[in-house]
Amino acid sequence: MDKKVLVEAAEALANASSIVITTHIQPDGDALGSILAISRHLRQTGKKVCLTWGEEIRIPAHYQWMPGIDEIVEYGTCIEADLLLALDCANEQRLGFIAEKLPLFKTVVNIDHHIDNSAFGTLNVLDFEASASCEIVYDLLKAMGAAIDEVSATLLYTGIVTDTGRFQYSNTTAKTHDTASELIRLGVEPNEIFQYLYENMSFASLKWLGAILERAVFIDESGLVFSYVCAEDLKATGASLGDTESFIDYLRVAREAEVAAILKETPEGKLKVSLRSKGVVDVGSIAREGGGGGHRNAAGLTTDKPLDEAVAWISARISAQVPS
Ligand SMILES: [Mn+2]
Repeated sequence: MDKKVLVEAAEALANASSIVITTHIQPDGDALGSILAISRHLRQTGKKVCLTWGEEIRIPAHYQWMPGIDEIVEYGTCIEADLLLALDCANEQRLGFIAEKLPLFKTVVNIDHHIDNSAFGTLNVLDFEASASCEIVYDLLKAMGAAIDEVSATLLYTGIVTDTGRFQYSNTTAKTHDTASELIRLGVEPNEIFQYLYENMSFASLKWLGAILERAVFIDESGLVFSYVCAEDLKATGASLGDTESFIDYLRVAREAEVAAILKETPEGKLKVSLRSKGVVDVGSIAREGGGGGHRNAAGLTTDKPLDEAVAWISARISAQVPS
């Protein structure tokens, strides 16, 4: 990444007095970690800051422990600001309704690591080598001369851990580990964070995971292992779709799996598809073809197709990529 653009972003933030900070809808650990860490520093330097995103604000249960999470508010309650800072957001669709608000801001700073980022900002800080937006925010905070305390370090570490699948996906680099190592030196307790993130499932959800694994299917031709979550499941367990976020990781442990998929029926009757690849297949390009987005190893899309058609569509696209 061009260091000059990082300095320009630092200057733009330093010159703004009020800032709206946002991220993609249905935020994950990296989205939340990056907005919370940067807002902490901006508040400490006297900026008026509003943290929000472009849909009704709901915080997934396993992220509710994150420091500062209570400061996230509905967009409607935000102050007028001259700068919009978008983090971890690949394009305007992922901004939700905030996409319509872009013309209200003199400056839009777009900080992201998604390879398909549409450069929707007036200033775009894009680092496709970064494993997580939190890795870029770490560089930005240093460029701003910020003192990164234990709390900010914890937030940044959370984003890196979640976006790399605990330092497992192929986006994990030596720099990722260097940054993580620095963050531990700054006071992060990895054991504590891992427990919050990965040993935090309710017993009811654990039983539900059992049911999802029971209905998993392996398609030999493409190496796809998939399962699905129906609307009735949600009613029966009283859980939310967010609880299923980690289920896909249990499907990809199968040795036979090249790609894992979970298809979840949404309240609107669509299918929300999550895809994970072990590396040979680029699921990001499959997701984009289906109107979604993501990375080579982790991507998603939403479709109107019924379950069997959606699975056949995905399976055919995986087969097309796998050399036979
Ligand atoms: Mn990310």
